[in-house]
Amino acid sequence: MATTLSASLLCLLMIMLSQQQTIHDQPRNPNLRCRRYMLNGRKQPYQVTYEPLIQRYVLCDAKTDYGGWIIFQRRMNGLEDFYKPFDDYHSGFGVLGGDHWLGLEHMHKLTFNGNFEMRVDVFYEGSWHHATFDRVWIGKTENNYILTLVGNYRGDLPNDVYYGIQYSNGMPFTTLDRDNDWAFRENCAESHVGAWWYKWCTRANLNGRWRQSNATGMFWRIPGEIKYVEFSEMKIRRRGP
Ligand SMILES: [Ca+2]
Repeated sequence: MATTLSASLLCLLMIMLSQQQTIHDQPRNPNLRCRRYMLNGRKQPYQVTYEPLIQRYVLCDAKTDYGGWIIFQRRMNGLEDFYKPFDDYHSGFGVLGGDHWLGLEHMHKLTFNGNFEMRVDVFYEGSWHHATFDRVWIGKTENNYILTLVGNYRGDLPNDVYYGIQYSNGMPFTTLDRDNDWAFRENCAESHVGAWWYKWCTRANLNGRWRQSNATGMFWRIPGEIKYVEFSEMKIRRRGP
């Protein structure tokens, strides 16, 4: 009797566990392949992989902080022009091996399909710096892809509402042909020659002009200083299973 009972309990437990596995895997879409490169000891820091969820190839950072990052913005050689209209920022542009922008619609689809953290890596004045935010959402196209950053922060770039991308938290996306910023009689995308979640206008301009040390360049503001960035990568990674 006791044996039968414990055997059926074990059976029930196994069924529950297997169901839990299924429940776990489905909403958290198992299709995100970039995460498979985590902790794999890959020799190649970058991997190109197909993401069925957004039906396209993405560049995966398989090395930084154990890897698993889908890169959505990359400036490495200045070969791609980032002063583009809304449609381009919506769908994405550039080449995966070089400078590119994944596209706001893809970023929306990904971040609304799970719990994603966001990391920004920049290089200036001979050293690397980064900012990691616990959770990011990119809103719907109807609301012009509002940026939402929540939760804890890690990194060596100062994180405050006055600096970097935190300043843009809660703002819709502005491009040269779609002014969603708060600056009156000015389109911040035009004045900063970029496209961003501008407010009055910005404290970071990573889609600005390549290697320009002025308001139109790629910059990241820190207390008392503006750092002109020579390389940038913005990336997202699914948290949890
Ligand atoms: Ca404006």
